Amino acid sequence: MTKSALQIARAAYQPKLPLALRGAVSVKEGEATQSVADQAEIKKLFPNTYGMPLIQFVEGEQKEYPAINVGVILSGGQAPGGHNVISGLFDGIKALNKDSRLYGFILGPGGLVDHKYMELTAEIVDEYRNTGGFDIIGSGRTKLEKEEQFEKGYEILKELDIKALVIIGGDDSNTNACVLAEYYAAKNYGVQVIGCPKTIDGDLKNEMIETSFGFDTACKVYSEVIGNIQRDCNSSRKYWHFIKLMGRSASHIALECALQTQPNVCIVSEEVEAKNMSLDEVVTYIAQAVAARAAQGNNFGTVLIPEGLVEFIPAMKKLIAELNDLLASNKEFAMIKKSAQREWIISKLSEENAAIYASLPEGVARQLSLDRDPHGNVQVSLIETEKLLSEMVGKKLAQWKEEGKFVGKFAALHHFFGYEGRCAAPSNYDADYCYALGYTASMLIANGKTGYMSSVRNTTAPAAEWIAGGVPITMMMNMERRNGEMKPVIQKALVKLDGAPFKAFAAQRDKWAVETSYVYPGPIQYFGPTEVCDQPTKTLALEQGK
Ligand code: FBP
Repeated sequence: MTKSALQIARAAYQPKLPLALRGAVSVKEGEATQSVADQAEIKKLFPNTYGMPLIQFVEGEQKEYPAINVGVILSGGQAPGGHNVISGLFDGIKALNKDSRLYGFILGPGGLVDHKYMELTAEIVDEYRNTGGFDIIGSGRTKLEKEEQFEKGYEILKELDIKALVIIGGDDSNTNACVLAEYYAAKNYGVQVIGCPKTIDGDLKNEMIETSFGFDTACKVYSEVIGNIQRDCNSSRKYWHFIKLMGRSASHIALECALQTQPNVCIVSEEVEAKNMSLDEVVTYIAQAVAARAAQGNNFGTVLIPEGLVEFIPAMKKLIAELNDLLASNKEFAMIKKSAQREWIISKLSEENAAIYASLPEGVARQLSLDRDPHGNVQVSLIETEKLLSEMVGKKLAQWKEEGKFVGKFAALHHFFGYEGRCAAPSNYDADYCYALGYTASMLIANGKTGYMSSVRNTTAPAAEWIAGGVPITMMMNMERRNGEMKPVIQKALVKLDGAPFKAFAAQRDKWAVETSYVYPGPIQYFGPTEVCDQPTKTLALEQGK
């Protein structure tokens, strides 16, 4: 296989470990824990894994460990650094006993259920060190939540003599890891289950999990490209760029990119929801920035839009819910000529929703009525929010022009950044963080733990000072309504409007809107001075008061 010069040089990079993990390790147990809410219900649902203590690894005495077979699964969307979690895990179990073995389940949790696996040998693992992607074993979105899946999984674990399973995933996959840990503990199957916090979205974090891996690299990649666009835009001075950024629900990615690049406008979904803003208010807010810049002769700018915005606009949420019901229960709709569908929908919707639907550009209205998932719901992620907003801003500006309130020109270009960053070569931060998460998982396994998530903290300090340990997954749980039923789940971390990152953004955004204060972060640097190569995200630095 042909390799790039960077790939070759990067293969030799040795990720840094916290000092405590560099030699023999012992366990320091903390206080017993409680779930973040709904303690009585969660305790009842997880009698074997509830209330366990926090764990920290400290330097210890050399010990003999038996060889162990471990399984690993990559679950959900790709995030830079997954291969380093696997190499950290591999090196960790081999350091405990050189006869330990690692098996990877193919294409996500489905591989466990369908018994598709491969042994990850040193030769294979070495090929993937410090590389992006999940292609070593692939990933998938099968949800591990049914007893028959747990039992099917156990069959292959037993066959391969696997005593511990590491699930690398987001909030839902780690919730499922916890349910699986509880199930295997209750059945006395002798299989430990450990989770690792992954997702570029950055929404799996709490007091003990500083960040999910991949967020750092993905945001740096998007910020590089946004910076490049801003420089282009400041050079030609004729376009407004509407840039949608991945992140299914939370706006962490958009906010981090805004902190890194200082665009003219960045919409934060959580704020839109908290202020109960209508679509028209969001559009007006952007149009005002365009008009203010035009008044100074600047007919260019950048607007960052989080992927999940539409679902956070209360009025749009109501419209989508009514559309889902209307179109699911109505056979007549399919018989109507395409050209008449829009009018038909308007005639059937409630007055309030009909008005919103009628105000939507043709293309978006069609997306809302046609593209549905297998459950009959609108696929919100397919809505081209960047086009929706720019079209509506254009309309508003045309109206303002007639009224003499807008004097400039408005030409928009559109972008969606997501896949460009999910498999990038991990930054030094993610390369080190992921390797440490994997290594920590091996230590949790060696110490007989189950139902824990691997945790590495204090990551804005040099790696030697990082704190490695484990957090009982039940500690992060609360009860939430999912598909009509109350379920124990890990709380999703949305952007906090009283948190330091949002406050830092809010304090500067009015200036960024009118002035041209762009920052051009440039590409991720893997070799060079530490202040260029090893910076954490601004989100993390601000959250930790740095
Ligand atoms: P995870 O939460 O599984 O890490 O996925 C994150 C993500 O990249 C979201 O930002 C995005 O909405 C989604 O995956 C897209 O996934 P897919 O490519 O499977 O449609």
